[in-house]
Amino acid sequence: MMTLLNVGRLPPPLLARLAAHYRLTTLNEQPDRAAFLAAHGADFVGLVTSAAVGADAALISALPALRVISSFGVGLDRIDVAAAQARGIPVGYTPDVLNDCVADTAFGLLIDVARGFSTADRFVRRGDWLKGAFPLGRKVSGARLGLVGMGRIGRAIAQRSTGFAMDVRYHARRPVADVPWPHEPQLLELARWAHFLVVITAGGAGTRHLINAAVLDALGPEGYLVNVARGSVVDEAALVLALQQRRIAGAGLDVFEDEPQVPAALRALDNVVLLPHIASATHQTRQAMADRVFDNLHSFFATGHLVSAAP
Ligand code: 8YV
Repeated sequence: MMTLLNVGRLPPPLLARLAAHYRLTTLNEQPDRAAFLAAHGADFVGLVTSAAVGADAALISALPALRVISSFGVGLDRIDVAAAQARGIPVGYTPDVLNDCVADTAFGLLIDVARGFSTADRFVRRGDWLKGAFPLGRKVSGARLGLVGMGRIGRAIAQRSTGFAMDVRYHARRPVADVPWPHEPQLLELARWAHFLVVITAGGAGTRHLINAAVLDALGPEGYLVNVARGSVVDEAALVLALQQRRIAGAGLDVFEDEPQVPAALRALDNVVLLPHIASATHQTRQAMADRVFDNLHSFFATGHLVSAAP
């Protein structure tokens, strides 16, 4: 039986399935993680993790017999893929299967913040409807949608927007081949043009605080920000200020810089919709992600190849 070390936050049915096929150890169950790794690190050929936990260079080097990593999630920003690949260790992840749910969530947040559904729900519950009408919202259909990022999920969001007759443009470092939507090389120009700026780019050092005060000011007092990527892509302190000062109209956020910490200043605002990082969190999609984590390992040990390998 192959030996697996689990460091991630994984659905219990996936853990049970892994435990039925492999000799599975969960690092968090060890009283002293460092001592356990020093004594037993060389025992493991597979590492299982999740996007939020990842695997840094120190963990990878503590596992000298490691042959494969399988991660639950599409984000690779917390995995030192370069350190793994330098040792010839492929990294499996779960792209594609979550595109639809993340794109659905982006649209849910967009419509919610524009029309004020979550705020309106609180308004009704408080009994405020008895005192007067709810303020008007911003029309979504026909509006201008700026996408920051045009990967698999960006495309799924853009495709949905056609049903809302929206005008779509995107910013990415390079134009993406085979997409019908215009590329905008300047992020500031995209923000100036857009009514809704939706962030769906990879996290990590390369995109840290890409959405800064200047971008938010370009989006302007009639513009809305939606983030379903990583909290690190948005300068959260600058966003809080822009929202407080009404320099942008509102924001819909599924991700934050220091999850699960959401700044009190953000929680106090009514022009934001706040979700606890649930974009992929449906029974169907989480099952498909769990299956891919398992299938990546199964395929690697059977054929030497992953179903979905990180580039
Ligand atoms: C999950 C995600 O919440 O796939 C990702 O990168 O951020 C989400 O789908 C995450 O994988 C759970 O760790």
